Amino acid sequence: MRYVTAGESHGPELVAIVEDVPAGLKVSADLIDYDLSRRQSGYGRGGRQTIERDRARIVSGIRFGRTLGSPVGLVVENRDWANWTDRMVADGQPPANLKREVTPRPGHADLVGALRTNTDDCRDILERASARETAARVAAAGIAREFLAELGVEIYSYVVSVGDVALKEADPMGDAARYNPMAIETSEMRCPDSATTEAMKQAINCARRQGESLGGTFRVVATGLVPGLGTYAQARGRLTSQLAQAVFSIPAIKGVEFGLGFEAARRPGSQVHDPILLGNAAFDRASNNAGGLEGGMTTGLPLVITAAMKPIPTLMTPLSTVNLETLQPEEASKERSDVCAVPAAAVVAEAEVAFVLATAYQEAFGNTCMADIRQNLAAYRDRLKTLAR
Ligand code: EPS
Repeated sequence: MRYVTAGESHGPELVAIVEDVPAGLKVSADLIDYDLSRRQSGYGRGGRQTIERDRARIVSGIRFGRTLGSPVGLVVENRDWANWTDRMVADGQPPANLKREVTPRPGHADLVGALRTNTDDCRDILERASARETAARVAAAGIAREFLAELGVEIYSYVVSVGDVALKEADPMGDAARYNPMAIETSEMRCPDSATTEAMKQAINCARRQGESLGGTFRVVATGLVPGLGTYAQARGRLTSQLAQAVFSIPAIKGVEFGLGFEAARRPGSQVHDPILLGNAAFDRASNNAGGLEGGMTTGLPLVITAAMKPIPTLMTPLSTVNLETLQPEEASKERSDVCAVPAAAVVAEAEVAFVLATAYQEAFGNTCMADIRQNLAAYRDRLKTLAR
């Protein structure tokens, strides 16, 4: 299952097309819209989110709430387009008073994108480099998520740290699969602990007062996976590499860890690897330090991915840059922006992980219709049971 998106941040709409969707999958537009609203939420967002009310309009591939096996097309409207029509229209001439963006922001795609594409207006770059595009990804991933849910897989995320404020966890890998989803969804920071949520909000208030922005870390967890998805046999087939690529595709992501991640490099082997046990007609593990991946395949334990997001590049107290027109030093451009978007990035990462996992299930159990996929998965589960007997 793959997606492609189109659309500029202040253009009329974002578009997503999802390919390789099996037939007979139940899809609810309400669930897609719920994920879109989760992506919009989070303390520290800027004025834009008071304008947008993201909703997915399904334009193809679904009939009476079920997929047809054809590409699914989705459209998310940019309500802010109404304020940008003269500057973003597809045809005609630029208005006489058009303000070009010539003071690229350090950390944004502005400068390098302008060099790459030979434009003298960084808006040509930033409109697409904007994380607004991730709304289309989340809408597209609604299909992958429903597919996984039918096969018993759930994906959620939570924020671990913002700036130097961090959730205290006694056993991060164990805790990851134990948090109460309601505590996460009702936190303005997607953080399961209310005191840490408040401290994160204070850090964001402080950053806002100083014209600063903040990054942070978050985890994505997937439960209900069967062991053996992915492969050890080819480099690109390793689920670890596919998941890393998918999470790194999200703007501003600077690090991805699986399980203990970098901490594993500091410990001796006996304190890293997860002893194998025989549970109730199934192989089990005494711990989940591997974060649900061994040899590029799922172990069947919760998949636990931690990602680090850098601070938003738009600063109200700007860094220095060079004006592309005058070639003189100047302050980088400042425009309405978010102070912190770590909770939103966590929801986007859920979407990216969903596509990788959905594709892995399709590779293992088929891709034509849900009835066949369910049957193949059940046969696989039965075979695993006989192995553990
Ligand atoms: C973004 C800048 C801000 C963010 C935007 C990403 O938009 P604007 O310039 O319109 O205020 O709000 O993210 C979204 C619009 C969104 O829906 O996530 C940027 O420069 O990357």
